[in-house]
Amino acid sequence: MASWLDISPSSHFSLANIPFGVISTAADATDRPAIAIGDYALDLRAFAQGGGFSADPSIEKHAAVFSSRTLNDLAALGRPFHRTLRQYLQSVFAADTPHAALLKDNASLRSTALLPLKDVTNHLPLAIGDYTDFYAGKHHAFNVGCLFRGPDNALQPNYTHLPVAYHGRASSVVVSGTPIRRPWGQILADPKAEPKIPTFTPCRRFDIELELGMFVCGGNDLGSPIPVAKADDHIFGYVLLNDWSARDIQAWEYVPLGPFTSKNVGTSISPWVVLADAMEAFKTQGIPNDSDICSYLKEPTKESLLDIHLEIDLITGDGNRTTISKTNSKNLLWSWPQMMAHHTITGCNLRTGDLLGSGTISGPEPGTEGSMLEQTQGGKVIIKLSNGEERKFLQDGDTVVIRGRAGREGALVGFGEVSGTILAPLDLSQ
Ligand SMILES: *[C@@H]1O[C@H](CO)[C@@H](O)[C@H](O)[C@H]1NC(C)=O
Ligand SMILES: *[C@@H]1O[C@H](CO)[C@@H](O)[C@H](O)[C@H]1NC(C)=O
Ligand SMILES: *[C@@H]1O[C@H](CO)[C@@H](O)[C@H](O)[C@H]1NC(C)=O
Ligand SMILES: CC(=O)N[C@H]1CO[C@H](CO)[C@@H](O)[C@@H]1O
Repeated sequence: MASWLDISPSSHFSLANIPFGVISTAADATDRPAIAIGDYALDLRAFAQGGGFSADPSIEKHAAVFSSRTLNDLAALGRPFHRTLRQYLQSVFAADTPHAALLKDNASLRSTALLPLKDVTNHLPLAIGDYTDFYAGKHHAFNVGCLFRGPDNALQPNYTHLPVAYHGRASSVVVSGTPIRRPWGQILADPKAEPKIPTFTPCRRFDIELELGMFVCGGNDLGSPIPVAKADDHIFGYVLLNDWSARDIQAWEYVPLGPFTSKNVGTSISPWVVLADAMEAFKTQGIPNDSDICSYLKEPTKESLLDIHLEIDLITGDGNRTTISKTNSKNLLWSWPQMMAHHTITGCNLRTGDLLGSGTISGPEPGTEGSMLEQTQGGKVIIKLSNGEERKFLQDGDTVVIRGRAGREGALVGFGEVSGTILAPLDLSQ
């Protein structure tokens, strides 16, 4: 697909993508929807007000959603609408566009609606009502299980029968670029010492979790589960997600009710939501599941995972960058439809704007881990950085950047990146 707009072949935001986000600018501080295309954002409010959707009445009649502060209203219109909208915007930017008068040949609208990405500020794309974090990365679950229980008992008997998850915290989900402050908490300085008395201290094992996030569109009524075969209709799109984790705090607090303050410190997501439709071409098989799973989790297709190349960079305070991991989002045992079918099997209602996390994505080989806990084998092995520094866990001033892309040069369906810099802890010692 060629465009009249100059789009670099290495751009994550090719014509094959058309991801949606929320922006503001120095000239106009009001949050508003946009798409990313090449090195530009198309301000959808300005585009709609300039008559950009006049060639399709089925979109034009919903133009009010392009003046919302979030993408929730747009997401709530459902997947058939998202499909029409994406195809329309692709046709507006196509080299042989039938709508040249709308944007390509309208210098005045181009100057107000087509904004260099470097000049826009991104915001959280949706207002997030609820956030649920799954644990579908089988290699991650196995690696972490080995550290705590040894390889023979690494996976719990329930692991291959249900997508394990906990209800997370929506209020501390932040957009890429937001700094993350090292938390304080209770830790057992020496886990082997008796009696077990915790110390109150800044986290010493602050870590990342490379995940994919999924935004729900069009929820279900309380009491009406979403069938696994219909769950795809409830996927608005995907983002990269870094679920920051305080490992030492988690170890002391998480039995029996699961992680709490070790995880509520913050969750970072990439700003551009890649629509479910843009990912249709990249569906593939995940990790085979040898267990005979319950009928409500059985899918009509095995090609239900996503083939997205993922990378983690660690940038030290002096600006030196090291890629510490490369993996792929097909390293999951459970698909999004299975996660949604399980989440709602009790009748629990998902709502437009809810965020689901996949769980940490790790491959089976060294160098494909989605967390430092795994890569350092619980802090025993050192990660060497390209400037000679060493890490077991994150230091203050470190920046973590996660990138993700599907497809090939010239037609990349990319996620851009999610980044966050670790700030020194507050002084809570008094
Ligand atoms: C060009 O865009 C402006 C808004 O910037 C709009 O008022 C005008 O009608 C457009 N021209 C055409 C030919 O569509
Ligand atoms: C999974 O099974 C293990 C062992 O039987 C049990 O300890 C654990 O609580 C179960 N976990 C969940 C999430 O049900
Ligand atoms: C990192 O530091 C090393 C050693 O000083 C240098 O060779 C390398 O080019 C640096 N890389 C980056 C990306 O800054
Ligand atoms: C035997 C069996 O039911 N295996 C299932 C395991 O889970 C995958 C999806 O993750 C299903 O496709 C298999 O049918």
